[in-house]
Amino acid sequence: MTFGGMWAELAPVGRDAATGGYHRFAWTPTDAVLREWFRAEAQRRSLDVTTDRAGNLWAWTADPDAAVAAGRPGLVLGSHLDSVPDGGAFDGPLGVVSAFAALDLLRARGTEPRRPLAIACFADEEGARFGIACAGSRLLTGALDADRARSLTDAGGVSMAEALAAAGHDPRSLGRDEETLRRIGGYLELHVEQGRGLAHARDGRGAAVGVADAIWPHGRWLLDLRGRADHAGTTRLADRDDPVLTLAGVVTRARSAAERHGAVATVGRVLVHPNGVNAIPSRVTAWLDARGPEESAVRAVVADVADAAGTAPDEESWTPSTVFDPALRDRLAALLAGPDGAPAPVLPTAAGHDAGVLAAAGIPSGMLFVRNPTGTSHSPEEHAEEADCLAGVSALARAVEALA
Ligand code: HGY
Ligand code: MN
Ligand code: MN
Repeated sequence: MTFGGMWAELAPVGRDAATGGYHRFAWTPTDAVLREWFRAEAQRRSLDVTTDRAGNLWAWTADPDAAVAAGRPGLVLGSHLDSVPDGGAFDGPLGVVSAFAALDLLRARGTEPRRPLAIACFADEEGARFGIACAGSRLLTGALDADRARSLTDAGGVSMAEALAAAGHDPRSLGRDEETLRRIGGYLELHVEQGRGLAHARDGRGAAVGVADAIWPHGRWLLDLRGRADHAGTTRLADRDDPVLTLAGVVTRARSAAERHGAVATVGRVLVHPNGVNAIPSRVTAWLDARGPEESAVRAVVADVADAAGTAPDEESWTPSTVFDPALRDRLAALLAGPDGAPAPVLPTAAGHDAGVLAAAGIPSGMLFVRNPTGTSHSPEEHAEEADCLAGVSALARAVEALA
């Protein structure tokens, strides 16, 4: 199955016909279709598919444990297939499809890697349903506590444990998976760029492929703002205790603090209770996503938000700054040099990735970015040209030839 063929097969899965965006949430029937697609592609290539304790999928070219015993643990490629609400087509799937296509390229060339390769599909990378990003890789490495994960609930009150069980994955199995971790000698994730760095690279001439340098520290905080329910018409302004008014102050303060500290802050998800047009709300639940080049900048934004809210936000997840292995980074950049011999552009990102979680767990990890002419992500507008996607596939194959 060619890159284009795989892409076409995935395109309709979880797609919103009205917006063109994707709704591919963890442990849902749509997720089950995606996991079935992954297994079929793996079987088409005679790969051996295993599922780890967190529900991440691994498709191996050869016995990974024999390689561990021989002191040459395998090289893993991959990414995720889930999306944010109304997300783009490329964030995640581009990495998984490119991994299969790169393997096909290597096999067509008769290249025999010196160690097993795996293609990984990480579960629940976006955290769109249960609120914790990179849940699959964090559970794998132990960065997310299994009991906490099991008790996370979605908007309908369904726990992750219930969702896992309904999807046929035993929630009691969640936890750090030493056996799987031992098998990973290195991890390389190809991802659509979530910005316009490559579009502007090389003095504006652009580059199809780049290499990741680092991931900004970032986190998610929950704000629980209480007020007093009352009638929208009969309640005097002076008598109101309206949490949406507090929220308005929080959002504008988060923006001004982000500007002041060179960070970014977003309140993208808000629940208003009881959510009636003619009822002053009694409660607002809102989530802050804050990121910055330094942890201190992010913490300063959160402190400002706490001051504006009159209450400390509850930290739901924190991802420290990730610096990818400089030697691997530079080797990839040199390997993927442009026609003029200049190394591939090296870019930081403020987007979190499973590669960052594995790097934080001590696994040699790197990322390749594929040019996104819109620079937009987490939106139906996210895009990558087919020629750049194919350049990404050949770059990934070249990297595997050198690393495996
Ligand atoms: O939120 C992120 O940066 C990633 O897309 N999960
Ligand atoms: Mn994403
Ligand atoms: Mn992603």
